[in-house]
Amino acid sequence: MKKILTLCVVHKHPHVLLGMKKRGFGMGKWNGFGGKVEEGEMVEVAARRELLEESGLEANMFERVGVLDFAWKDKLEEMEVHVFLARDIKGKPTETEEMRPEWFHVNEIPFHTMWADDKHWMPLLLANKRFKGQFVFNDQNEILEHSLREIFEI
Ligand code: CJL
Repeated sequence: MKKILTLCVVHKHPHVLLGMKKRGFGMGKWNGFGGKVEEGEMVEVAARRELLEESGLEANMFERVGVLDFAWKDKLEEMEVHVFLARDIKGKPTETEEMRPEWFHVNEIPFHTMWADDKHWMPLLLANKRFKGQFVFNDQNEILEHSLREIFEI
């Protein structure tokens, strides 16, 4: 079964907003804000809902910039993560049960405390490029193989 997930990165140059995941999948990692797309829900609606639930933020400018496919060597689990970029946000980020938000300078993104794929695609996002990627992980969440390319339509 493939899970459809969203991930939203807030980019107000020269800073990006990340959240420390406080529980569940990815706990202890900095990441964008996101979660599961519900049955019959539009992906963008899910992305906006998860951004609001996890950070208290709403975005004026919101666009889908990437799609990432994840598979694991010894697991049947697969994920399709739709990556969104928010530039113009309303309000101030607030800590929730799920996430502790913090602004990072684009030159000080804590990649060593993030999912291993992020160091590959986040530079494309920060350069305002659109992208499509596939990553295969082992059960220690290390990348075994990957492909990533810029795309010109999404
Ligand atoms: C795991 C998957 C929410 C986005 C957020 C989980 C559901 C949090 N997300 C990044 C991922 C997955 C990922 C794959 C190897 N940056 N986000 N890599 N990388 N999702 O609860």
